[in-house]
Amino acid sequence: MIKVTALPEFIIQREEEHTELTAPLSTLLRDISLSAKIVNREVNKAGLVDILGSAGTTNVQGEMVQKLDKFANERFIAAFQTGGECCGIASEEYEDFLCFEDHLGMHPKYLVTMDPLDGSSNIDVNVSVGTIFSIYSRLSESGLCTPEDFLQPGTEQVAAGYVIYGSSTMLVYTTGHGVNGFTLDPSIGEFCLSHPDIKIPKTGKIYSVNQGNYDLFEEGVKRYIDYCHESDPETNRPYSHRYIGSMVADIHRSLIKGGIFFYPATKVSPRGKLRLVYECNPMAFIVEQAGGRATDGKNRIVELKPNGLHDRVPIFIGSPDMVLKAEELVQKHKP
Ligand code: P6P
Repeated sequence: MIKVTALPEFIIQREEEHTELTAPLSTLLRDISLSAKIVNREVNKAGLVDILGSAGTTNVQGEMVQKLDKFANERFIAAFQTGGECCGIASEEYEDFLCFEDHLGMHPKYLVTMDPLDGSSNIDVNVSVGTIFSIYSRLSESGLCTPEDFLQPGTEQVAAGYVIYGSSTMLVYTTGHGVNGFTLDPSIGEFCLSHPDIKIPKTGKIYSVNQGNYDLFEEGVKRYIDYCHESDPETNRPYSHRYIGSMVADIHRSLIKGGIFFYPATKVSPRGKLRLVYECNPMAFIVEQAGGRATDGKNRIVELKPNGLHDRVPIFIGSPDMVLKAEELVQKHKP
């Protein structure tokens, strides 16, 4: 008889094993998982909502049809506001960060940075999307949170995770003690431990990049893509190209099967597209905790100091040997 470990039980177990994992942090993680279940329900019927929504501005319940990413954003914010363990959030959906009044007098010590529904444009074509989050300890002592609270380097993350709404819905997270994956069992409404202690393969046979930008990439990136195309049975090349166009899905595949995902700078976007604070930092923390590597082509993502909430950064992330090879060619052909 296989023992099923549900997420709440796992969180408590870890809290008992590691003193720095506090009860408020456990509560915050549970708040996130509950909201993820609610978002999952809406994402799974998105097609229906879209059909109904196109008939007007209200759905069958008479509710205003909301874009799913805004729905997800509001769902997570509501959970943090009522949960009382979070002093504020920086969200992809808001220009500035949001501070929560300490109505319950709980003096919350944590803050969240989040992309509530990354890749939401893929929903229309039924492609996997994801939620990405980081949790930090606030730097400010009390009162309303400050800009510095949200501009900490990724090395200061207390926890990070993602939810992938795909063929199944999974929550994958780390608190700095390895990476564990939980699959939602809809029949009991629980995230159950399905991928304990995830370790990314040291190398892989899949590279993931938007090939359409090839002509816009710097020389070293082009050389790496050419390297991926070369025939060399000893190093399992040519690699296969897979690009879902949803960061969470492309990185999740790399984490499980091995591989590299990269979104480099281009002539059009000199800092790339993906955001440091609420996309690249959490994914980098997770992949590094699983034994992988995440850099901007040279520097560790988690050591970069954010200047603004929505800073973009080039990213190379995945199996360490593959990321190192990409860095070697990028640095070798630097202008
Ligand atoms: P492109 C989705 O819109 C997203 O933010 C990431 O999830 C994804 O990796 C990237 O953009 C895809 O961007 O330019 O290749 O369509």
